[in-house]
Order: sequence, then C-alpha cells, then structure tokens
Amino acid sequence: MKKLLAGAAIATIALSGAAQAHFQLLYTPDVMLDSAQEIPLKLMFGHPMENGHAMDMGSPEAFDVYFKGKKTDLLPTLDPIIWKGAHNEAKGFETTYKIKRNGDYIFALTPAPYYESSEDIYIQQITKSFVNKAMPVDWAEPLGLKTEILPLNKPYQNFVGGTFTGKLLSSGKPKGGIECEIEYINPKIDLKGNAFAKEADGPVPDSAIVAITDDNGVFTFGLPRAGSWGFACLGAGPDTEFDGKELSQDAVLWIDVKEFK
Ligand SMILES: [Cu+2]
Repeated sequence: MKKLLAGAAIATIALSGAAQAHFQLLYTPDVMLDSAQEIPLKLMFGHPMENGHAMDMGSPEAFDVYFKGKKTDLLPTLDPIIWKGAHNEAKGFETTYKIKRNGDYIFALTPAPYYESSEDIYIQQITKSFVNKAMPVDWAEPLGLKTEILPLNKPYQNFVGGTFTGKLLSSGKPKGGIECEIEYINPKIDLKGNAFAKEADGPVPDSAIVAITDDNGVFTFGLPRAGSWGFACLGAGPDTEFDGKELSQDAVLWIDVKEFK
C-alpha cells in the first residue's frame, strides 16, 4: 500500500495530477518479421505517454536475448547514446541484433537502479520486449527473471478493441495485489536521431491507467489504440532495498497493438 501511495504522490508533484509514470523503454519498431534482418534496439528511461522528461540510465546490470531457451548476453554490444526527449536529453543505450532463424526472440533488460530524488527511492524496471519471425514458439514461457510479466496473449500481435492479459511473477511465483501502470508511446520516434518528436497528439488520460493483479497475479486491459503499449507492475520484485534506500523493483512488458483491418 505504501508503494501505491508513493506512486500517486510523485505523479501529483510532477504534473499536478496529470497521468505520468516512469517507463523503461526497450524499443524496436517492427516486432513481426517475415525475413532475416538486423533490428535496432533503443534503451531509454522516460515518460512516454506524457512525452515528459527523460532520465539518465546507468550501465545496465543485464541485457540478454532469449531464443528457444538459449540466452545470449548483449551487454557487450551496447553503445551509449544521448536520447532527446521533448524537454531534455538523457543517457540511454542502443544496439542492433541480427534476427535470422524463425521463432520468438525475447529481449530482457535489467537496468541499474535509478535514484529518484523526489521520492528518495531507487527504481529498477526489469523490462521485456518481443520480436517474432514467422513462427510462434515460446513467447508464453517465463525467463526466470527476478520479476516479470508473462504475456497470456501474443505480445507482438494484439488488436484495437481486443484485450491483453498478463500474469505477474515475482521470483517465479504469481504475485497478487500489485498495481500495474499502463501507457503507450505517444510521441513519434526518430530512430536515427535518438529522439522523441516534440509533438505528441495522442490522448493523455487525467490520471494514470492502472490495473491491480488478482490472486493469481493476472490482470487484463482493453486496448483502446494502436501502438506500443507498456505495463509496469510496481514494487513487484523480491529486492526492496538498494544502497541503504527503498527500492521499487518493477516488472515492465511491452506489446504491439494494431488496428484490426
Ligand atoms: Cu518520473
């Protein structure tokens, strides 16, 4: 309950009541591929629905891709970038990855804990993104992260007007009663320029969109709009302290939503 209140308080301070949530982004533009290609991956920490301020990322603790149960370390491939938000610039990372074989590629990022001075806590958003080539295989399998959202719908193929259901795990076990914030990437992304567009004309609700996980760790959300949608289940992980301060170890999942036409 304390975390819920802390989350609400920061949103209030930051934008006098308007919806604003931190989201770790792990972004690539095309998530269903039919041919082999090298994909870009952009890692940045910001407020995508509000097009709010960008935050500096430290060196990630882990960044891996999982393919058919095999994990490959991508940390050595990361290059630092300066991500340009609508209002400021912040440190992020980028890399590229060659998608060759058919199947599901699950990218998982454990960022360094981020110190949020306005709350005097650390935030660590353990984040998953998916890319599929041609054949669905194991997108619904857990990766064994400290905390993660298991997609119960294909994360790379969702439609406006449909629903998405996820299952929150903490140390591999379902976790109920956790608040999950929900956002989409509102501004257009300039991949070459490592920037969000200044204009973000998509709607921003009056307060954060939230779902609470049930006793089985499950939540469902109706998808109102096409784009990249993110879910951040707050304080879900087993680690609650970092460097002598409170740590919110969150599970983040990104999905793709298209018009059904
Ligand atoms: Cu923030």
